[in-house]
Amino acid sequence: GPAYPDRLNCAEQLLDATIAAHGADRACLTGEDESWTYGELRDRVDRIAHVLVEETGLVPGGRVLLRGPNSPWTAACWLAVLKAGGVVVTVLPVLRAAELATVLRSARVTHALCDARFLDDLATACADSAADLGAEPALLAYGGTGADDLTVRAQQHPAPFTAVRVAADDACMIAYTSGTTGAPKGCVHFHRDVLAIADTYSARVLRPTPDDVFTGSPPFGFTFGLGGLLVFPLRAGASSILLERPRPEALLDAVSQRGATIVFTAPTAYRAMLARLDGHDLSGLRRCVSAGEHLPAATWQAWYEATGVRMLDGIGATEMLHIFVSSSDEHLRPGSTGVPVPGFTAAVLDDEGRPVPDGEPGHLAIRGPIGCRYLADERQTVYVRHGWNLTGDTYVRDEDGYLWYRARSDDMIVSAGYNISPSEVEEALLTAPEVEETAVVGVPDPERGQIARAYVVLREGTAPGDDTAARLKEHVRERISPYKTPRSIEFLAALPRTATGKLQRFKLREAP
Ligand code: 3SK
Repeated sequence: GPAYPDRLNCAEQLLDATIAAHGADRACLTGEDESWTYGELRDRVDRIAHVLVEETGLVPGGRVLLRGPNSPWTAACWLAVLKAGGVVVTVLPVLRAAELATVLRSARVTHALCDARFLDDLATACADSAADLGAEPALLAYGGTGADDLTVRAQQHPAPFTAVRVAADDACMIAYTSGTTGAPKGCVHFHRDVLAIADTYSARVLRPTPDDVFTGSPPFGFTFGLGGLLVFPLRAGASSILLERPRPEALLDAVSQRGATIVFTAPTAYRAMLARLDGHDLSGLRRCVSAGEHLPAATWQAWYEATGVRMLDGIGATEMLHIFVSSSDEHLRPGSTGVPVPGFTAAVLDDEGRPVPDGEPGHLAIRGPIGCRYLADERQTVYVRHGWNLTGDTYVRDEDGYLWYRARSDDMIVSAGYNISPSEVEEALLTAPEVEETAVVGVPDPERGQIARAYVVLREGTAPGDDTAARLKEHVRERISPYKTPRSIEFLAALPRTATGKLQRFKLREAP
């Protein structure tokens, strides 16, 4: 992995070092109604850092919750906290008061910065957690019209602000997992970790140039978005279009009307864009990154045929900050997640931690410059074992070293002693023209232990019913071993997902 000096502030590296290399006048962040150069961003960051330190008493190591949509001001707050030596606790804007209070307590938050439009729930959460925290967190609103709005207060302070010289392995952020399997866990990351994701995945796989324009859907509160829409563009001297409502049409417009060249989003959004491509000129599009969920070969192929872009699939985790296995220009096989990102090592292990032979399924294990550090959570020893980070995914490595996703380890279906990989059945279903989305889960069965049940979202124009179900079963049976054919098929209008877009299989498993 990359080497860094002992003392370093990653916000200073992302801003001041980039400005030293590329100049202050280049385009940096574009929001809904404003566009800032690098110099303008630094100016705002430095003034906000002055407010935090001089007016509200933020000290190095102090935890600052940040709540807002992807916008230039939210980005400025994120950088200001880090530049002042604080630890930024990012959350998804959709969290409600009770969820926010849990985060405030677990991260021992002293300050909270919030887009003025999202204040209500956070004000309630701050008041509710005051007793446990010993004091109510200082709550500052930004982007509103109040006289004490952070943006107004910032104007009363001079730039520059000298970055607090923290250690490279001082914490700079706590990111929360989306909780697809249990209570969300706080993941602590260091200043050097933030640079390491840019200097491994971005520099070695994505390879952006200063002329690239990033865009995408994941919020900064999900590290997929923080890396792809803020850290990677800044480290490269490139620019980023930040979308507050990143619907498929907005992503397509960002490319066809606003010059975006790199898109970060999840497979579901690529499929939704495919259905709406008409009238959009995507010839400026250079790179498409898919993560957050497995990318089926059928989606990769359809996107390639429609746009000519060879999508890069990757798997990342909040625990590991960003993507650690990915396809690249040199290592791309549709349907495979690819190979370890340079700087990372991967293994496929059995339950006892021994490597399984190539071609057999096992637990994906990762080592590299970044690792999991839960904030006071006993699940640390489940994630990190024998020096490996165990991501909870079942993979097969082929003889050429490519990694093929099978399932979240908890989601593998065992039916009458046979292993059925949900993703393999989903891939087969997705090749049927009438299928828009699908999820296959194991449901209890008295005879077989479990049987595979498919939930299917149909494209417009196909009616649900027994005939369609029978046709889809036949479609699967013709493509993969018959024992993998789902025993039952249910139709839904949409699949249940978390706020970060991850499928909630447990909800489907628990459905009657
Ligand atoms: O959780 C994920 O799937 C993910 C993917 C890419 C980068 C970061 C994350 C957290």
